[in-house]
Amino acid sequence: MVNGPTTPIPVKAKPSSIDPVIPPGILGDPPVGFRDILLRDGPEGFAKAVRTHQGLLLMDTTFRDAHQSLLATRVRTHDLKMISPFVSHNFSNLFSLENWGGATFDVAMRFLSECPWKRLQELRALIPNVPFQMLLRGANAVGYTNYPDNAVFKFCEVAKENGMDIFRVFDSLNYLPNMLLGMEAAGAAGGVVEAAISYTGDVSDPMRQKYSLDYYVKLADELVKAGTHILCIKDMAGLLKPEASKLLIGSLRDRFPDVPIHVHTHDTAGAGVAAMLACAEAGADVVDVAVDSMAGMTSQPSMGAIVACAKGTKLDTGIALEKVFDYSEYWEVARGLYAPFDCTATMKSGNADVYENEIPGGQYTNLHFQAHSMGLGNKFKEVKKAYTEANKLLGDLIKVTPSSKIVGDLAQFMVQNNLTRAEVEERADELSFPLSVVEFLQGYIGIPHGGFPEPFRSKVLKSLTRIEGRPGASLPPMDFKALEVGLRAAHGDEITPEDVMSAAMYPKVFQEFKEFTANFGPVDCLNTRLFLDGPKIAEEFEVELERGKILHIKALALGDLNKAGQREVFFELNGQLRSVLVKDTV
Ligand code: 3PY
Ligand code: ZN
Repeated sequence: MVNGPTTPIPVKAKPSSIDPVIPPGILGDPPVGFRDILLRDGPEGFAKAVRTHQGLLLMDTTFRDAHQSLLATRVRTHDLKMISPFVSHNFSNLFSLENWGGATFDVAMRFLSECPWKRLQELRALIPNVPFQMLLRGANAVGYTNYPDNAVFKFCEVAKENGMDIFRVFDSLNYLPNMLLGMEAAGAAGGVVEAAISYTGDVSDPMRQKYSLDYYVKLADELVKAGTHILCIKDMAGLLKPEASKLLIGSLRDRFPDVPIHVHTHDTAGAGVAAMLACAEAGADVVDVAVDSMAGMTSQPSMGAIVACAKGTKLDTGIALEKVFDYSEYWEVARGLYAPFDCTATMKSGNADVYENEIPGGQYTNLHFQAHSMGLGNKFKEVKKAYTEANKLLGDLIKVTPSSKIVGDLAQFMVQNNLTRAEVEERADELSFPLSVVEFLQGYIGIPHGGFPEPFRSKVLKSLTRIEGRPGASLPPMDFKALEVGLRAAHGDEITPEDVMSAAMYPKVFQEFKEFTANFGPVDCLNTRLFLDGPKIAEEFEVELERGKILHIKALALGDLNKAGQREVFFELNGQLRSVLVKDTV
């Protein structure tokens, strides 16, 4: 009520006051789905069932990548839970629902003040029949840097125990040793291993041969040899054009007739539906979509469009279009609640210039936010140009979290200091580069395809250490017992194995999350409008802390600013008058 939500966009949009409505169609037990096959036949049997399935299968990214790309990852468990029974009953023939991992893990604690593990548990209870899929950043797990090996293994084990099924494992440089580590961890946990090759460049362009068809096929050979259950092409920037799709997926299909192929893309240029249909025609078993109202632009291509295009053909998805419309309407209204984070506040369309700058979907939106908040709203083209130049300086990298952030940091450094690529190259030994760039050159996230750029690297690093081989291999194992003891001392005895993993991944974020919750209680119980905007004066509402334990709250008044820069907020709690002083930071 006093400060409103903290938002990355420079536009003060309020959450919509229209509440989403759950569509009908949730009677009885949910139908049998692919998860039932997975539980019965294990990962190998599941992969076989996927491969022999007639028609095109879909993964729905609405619960993860779609809002990571469009709404700064801010969708709360509350709104996911509301629609979960509908998904379970009406989309039981999905290959999977992507609902975890990527940026959702830290954003849940950092900005939503909710526990990512509780989200997983609650969604699992509501959707027993559709496999859950997560994005695992290989040796970086759900973080931005390499973790010790035992942390990645333990993370996967706890995720599997909490209901995760399919682990899409990638590495931001396609660095095989990092990928193998993530695959081993997911496999050891009993998960379905989906090794993902991050796609960049254009295999149909003979002028762009650093990432050629041969490069991708050789990498796929290694991943299949390592026993991946499913092979994924992860086109995080949406660069796969239909022609390239035919070439790449066609080659992989011929080479690995028995391995299911899954394709991920973003719709930044607007060619996502065409590309995914071309992939399916060329032999992909599964493609990624988001529900229509959460699709397009930097998100995934539209579920409704693909379902409709495939209907009646050999690619028929078996999904009822009517149900997609209902699902889409829920999200269209729910999306309104997140107006303070919606990229459409400033971004009106995607842009085919992504084929040149190759910026991943989520980062494209973030950079757009950043450009606008730095007053460079009319210079986004320059920011993207700097990104392209920074990428060339670093040797033309695969760009996805965290390598994409390194390229973005260098681009921002160039814009802020008004430096061209030639100037950076020339003055590399005297400039003070962002830490992420220096650490990348030291080898902290692995070795890029084709090696590090020289003489740039030597000029920047001078005598700084260089890590040889896989970075995680030289990190000492994490001591979980000691971590747990420390957490219990700080936060009490209710620390769970899941909390230990949260702290292992994000020590400071976890600590702040626990402190926030200790001060303010379980804010995940509030609906999203109340959470983001607070109640209106005289509004009465109920908060269910747990089943049957309900608080009745009525907002009464907001006081004037006092000398200490605070406002007194008056309210009734279960009929008793209360007030609290809140610092006004606006
Ligand atoms: C992530 O790592 O969060 C991604 O979405 C990469 O594409
Ligand atoms: Zn993505």
